[in-house]
Amino acid sequence: MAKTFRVGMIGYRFMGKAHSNAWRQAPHFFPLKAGVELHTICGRDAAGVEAARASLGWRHASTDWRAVVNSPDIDLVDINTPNDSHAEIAIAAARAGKHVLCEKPLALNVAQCQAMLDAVKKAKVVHMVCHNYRRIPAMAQARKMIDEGAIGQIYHYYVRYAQDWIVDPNFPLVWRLQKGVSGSGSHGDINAHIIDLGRYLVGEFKEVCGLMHTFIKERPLMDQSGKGDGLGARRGKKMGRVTVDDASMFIGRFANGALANLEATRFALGRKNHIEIEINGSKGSLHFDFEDMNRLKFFDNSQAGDRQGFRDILVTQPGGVHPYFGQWWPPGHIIGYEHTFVHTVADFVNACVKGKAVQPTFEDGLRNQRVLEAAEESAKKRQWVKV
Ligand code: SOE
Repeated sequence: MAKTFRVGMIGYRFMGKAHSNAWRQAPHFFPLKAGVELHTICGRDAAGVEAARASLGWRHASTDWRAVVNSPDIDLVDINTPNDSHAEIAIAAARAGKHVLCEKPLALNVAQCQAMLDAVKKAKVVHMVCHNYRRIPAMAQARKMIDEGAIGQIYHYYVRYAQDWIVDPNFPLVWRLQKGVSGSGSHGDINAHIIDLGRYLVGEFKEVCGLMHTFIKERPLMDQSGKGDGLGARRGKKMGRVTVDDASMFIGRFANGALANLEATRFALGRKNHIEIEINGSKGSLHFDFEDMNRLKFFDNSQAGDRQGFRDILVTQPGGVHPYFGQWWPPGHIIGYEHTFVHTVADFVNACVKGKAVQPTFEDGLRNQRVLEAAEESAKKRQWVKV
């Protein structure tokens, strides 16, 4: 009989919800080579984690992550906590022989990422960072087209990841705005995603030149009543210092000679979760907008001059035509944000069955962090930095 992986999930708020949905859906839609059991969900607040257990479909709730990762009843650990606890939990899970899936950014800094990578390698467990946007069918399709040479040699990787959830100066000082907990602001939270896509679609970054800025330097501390959390947090009365960037931009060069232009901001009013990517090559271009995520635009320079223009590839063709889509609906019946996590979890489970690597691994997380740190150092020194 096929094995069943018993999942222990640490953290239960926004990402915990997205991952719970993925663990529930993956076995129903994907040909998994093992079963999945939503065994234990874990968090610090007993009442909160119990409510999450009941609504998200887990068997047990716990407030003790150490007990969860060391439990003989758990095979696989999924980390969705704030960034400052990723390293400690992942290293403990690896030492206990558990496969580890960890939210991005992998950790607070390069040293932590390296220690995590060393631990999972030593334990010979499967490890993956949840850069879910790689598993948008349109992104996997873009990668396939680039590999097949559809746009030729790449000249430009141009990306803007823009949100607006902290434009209000009264939005409270949540953990994502505290360097000690998050590592950085828009930089590690959302630049990390587009760095990952750059590494996936174009190649390794070679050198960068960055600019980081904090528009609102002080914010109200969070209301401690327990009502409202994360992106929907409520303000308290006292003020505190913002210790991370609100916006972070960098230009750079890839090792293959392509040029990079990345912008991450939480100060773009009207932009909720806008990820716009354009890749220009010697034979054509690709364009993607996350808010229209089932579509990939392709400019093919070999077309006759009078027919030229960007055309739309609706990445919803089943039957193995478009990556991942075959497991869902008939053509044109679009999918969304949550599906990217289902795809991630499905690939992770199948890799765990074989004991094989699945990208992005912790090694990818470490390489990503090197780019983040190089851009941060560059912004601080006001000069180019090698990755
Ligand atoms: C907040 O900026 C956030 O939830 C990120 O942390 C996620 O990684 C991204 O997918 C959506 O925005």
